[in-house]
Amino acid sequence: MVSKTIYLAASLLAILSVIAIGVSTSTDNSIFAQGDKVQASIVPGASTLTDDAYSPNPIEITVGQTVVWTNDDTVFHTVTSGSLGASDAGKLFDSGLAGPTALTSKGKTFEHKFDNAGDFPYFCTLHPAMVGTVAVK
Ligand SMILES: [Cu+2]
Repeated sequence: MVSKTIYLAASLLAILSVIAIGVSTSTDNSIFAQGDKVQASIVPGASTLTDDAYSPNPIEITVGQTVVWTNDDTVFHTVTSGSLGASDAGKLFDSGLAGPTALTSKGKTFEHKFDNAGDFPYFCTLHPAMVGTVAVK
């Protein structure tokens, strides 16, 4: 009877460690996924800035990575692909002037995944002097 109890306890321990390994593995995976996101900032006072309004600039990433822009300013900004007046402005990505991705206030974020290599310029439609580039290798 005692040996049976020990056997049961050992089995239970074995099962629990398998579960623990499974949990830690999935945690590792989510950390790995976060590595594919690159943080960028719309800096405080960006309205009066130009190629230093977005930081870092350029944002250097590799194909398949996602850039997450955070509005660290207190003013409404956009992250809009292309350049002011270009026919393709906003076609690739655009945080927009309304909706859930609009960077209306401090702490709001917008993200875009880059699936192709190249240099991708972007700007703020509300303050077109604000310009940046995402360099994808
Ligand atoms: Cu702006």
